[in-house]
Amino acid sequence: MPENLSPVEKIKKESHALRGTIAEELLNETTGAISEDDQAVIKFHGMYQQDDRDRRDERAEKKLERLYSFMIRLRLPGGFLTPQQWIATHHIAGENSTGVIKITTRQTIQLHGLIKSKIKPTIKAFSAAKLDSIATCGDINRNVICAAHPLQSPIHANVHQYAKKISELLMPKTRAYYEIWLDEEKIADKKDEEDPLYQDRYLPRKFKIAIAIPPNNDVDVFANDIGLIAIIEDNELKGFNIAVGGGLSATHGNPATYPRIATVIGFVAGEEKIFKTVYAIATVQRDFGNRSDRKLARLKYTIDRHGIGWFKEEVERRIGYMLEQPRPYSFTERKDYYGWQQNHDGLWYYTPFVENGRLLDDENAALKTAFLEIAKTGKANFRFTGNQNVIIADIRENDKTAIETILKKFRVDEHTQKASAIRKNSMACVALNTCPLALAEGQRYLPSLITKIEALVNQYDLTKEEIIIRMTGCPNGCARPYLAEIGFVGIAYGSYNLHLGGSHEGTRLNKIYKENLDEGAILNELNSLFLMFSKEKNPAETFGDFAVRKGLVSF
Ligand code: SRM
Ligand code: SF4
Repeated sequence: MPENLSPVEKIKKESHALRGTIAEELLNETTGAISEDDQAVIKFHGMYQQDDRDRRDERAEKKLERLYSFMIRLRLPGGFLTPQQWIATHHIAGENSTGVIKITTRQTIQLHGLIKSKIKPTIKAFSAAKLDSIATCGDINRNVICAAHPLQSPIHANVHQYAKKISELLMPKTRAYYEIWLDEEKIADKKDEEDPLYQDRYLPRKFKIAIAIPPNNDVDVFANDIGLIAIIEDNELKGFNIAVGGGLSATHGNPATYPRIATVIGFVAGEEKIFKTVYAIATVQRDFGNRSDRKLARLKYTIDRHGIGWFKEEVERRIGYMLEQPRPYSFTERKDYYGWQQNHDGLWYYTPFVENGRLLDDENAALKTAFLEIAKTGKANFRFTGNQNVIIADIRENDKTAIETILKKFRVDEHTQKASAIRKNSMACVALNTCPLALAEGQRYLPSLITKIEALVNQYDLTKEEIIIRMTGCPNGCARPYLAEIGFVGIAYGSYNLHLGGSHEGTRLNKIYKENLDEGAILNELNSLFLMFSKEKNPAETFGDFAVRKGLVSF
């Protein structure tokens, strides 16, 4: 192995098809942690080792090791749970984790705070509910996300199938997950788990795929390594435009890193060709991605290093045909449809507001209890969105009143109606206290900042404006702040860079407007900006477009 490969490359290669020494580490009761190498391997099984950062000092003073626990992330292509799976998840969360069900920005859920001895029971319980966490983290294809709302098209279900099938196409072949967590017998013939796609080195870095159905870009399709844009003509799915090389992370002080939106390289029709193209793109990244510097390993850098023309040709060479010219499409929105909606089949959908995806019972509403009660009726499915929400879905006309009664009883309806437009369009990443990379607060802080921003919005009569605000506790971009109209990116505790100028539809990245702002400075800036916006905006002009027209940030 060449010397300059990153240490993670060696760990993957020597992991015995992602087994590492996890099984042995689980038995080690002297520590709540696992070895460093296994921390890299366990990611491929959908888990991260974390510790409670709020308690680091207190533990250090007492000379105790950090308070270690694990976060687990489910694989839910297209973000779908049956009522039975919801009930199971509710109980697993309560028994094994902090109890909070966290809906992520990629249409799935995470549970935090699992102590080492609880991991196996958790995975077994999920497995009994036909759920798993395989490949939701690590250098591999992650949860494939898909436009959430069945209202978007009468052929939504058809498009959704692609998310499921692509997820299966790009699954690793190793049986390690089943052996370690589900006590499957050790595989005798290594040939059975030969993996032509991932081999023994997997991808150089994480790999993400999203499917959008225009005109709604609710999945932020351009933030993905592969973005598939459904082309629907005459009520028929004709195929997909293929966009490549999206990715949002940047590292403070490292100019070689940058957010990039995906480039549309062509159109593909027909299931077989679509899968072949997606697979080939993953193999080009496998073979040409940077395996020395993980900061420069995502597909966006591979493409920019070699050129988009080269990349397209290399993909075409591998698939054996030319991609067609991209077909016309138009994104006009990027949102969840809150409240009740009915689809073309007469089925009903209710989207409650779940602030930053944190599902729990609090003084505003008993969301978690309400959803359990709804699941117990067996009359609704659960569909997650890429905006950290869940849709209570597929409800028949006759069952609507029963669901409505539960939503009212637990104040979910009131909570959703009361939330302002600006709050409903806001999103923050997890950040503290679990994320080891957080430099500043995310989901624990944004709600209170939004309350202060609401006061400004009211003052300038902008309450109907659906300005997209997003915050992250570091520049990795987990709540996609670089695609927000107002983005806050944490740089130190209590301090954020303010980004402006992202388009409302998620087709244009924003730029840094001011750096290193504390809360007072943020509110001062927004006060001036909202005053200007209220006086000088054109009719129907969005805040992001206004910021660009006024030259607040330059491109
Ligand atoms: Fe993320 C790492 C949380 C979506 C870019 N992300 C992390 C970790 C696992 C921290 C770590 O490596 O130890 C965070 C765990 C926090 C915690 O305690 O739960 C974390 N990311 C999240 C979630 C839960 C944010 C949320 O509040 O919803 C999202 C889970 C999505 C999922 O279900 O799979 C999440 N992360 C994203 C997105 C948005 C997206 O994919 O649409 C991005 C930006 C898009 C992209 O990938 O370019 C994103 N996360 C990152 C990065 C930077 C990757 C890079 O290219 O450098 C890291 C750090 C890393 O990988 O080294 C990261
Ligand atoms: Fe953690 Fe940074 Fe991602 Fe927020 S953006 S969850 S702080 S890695």
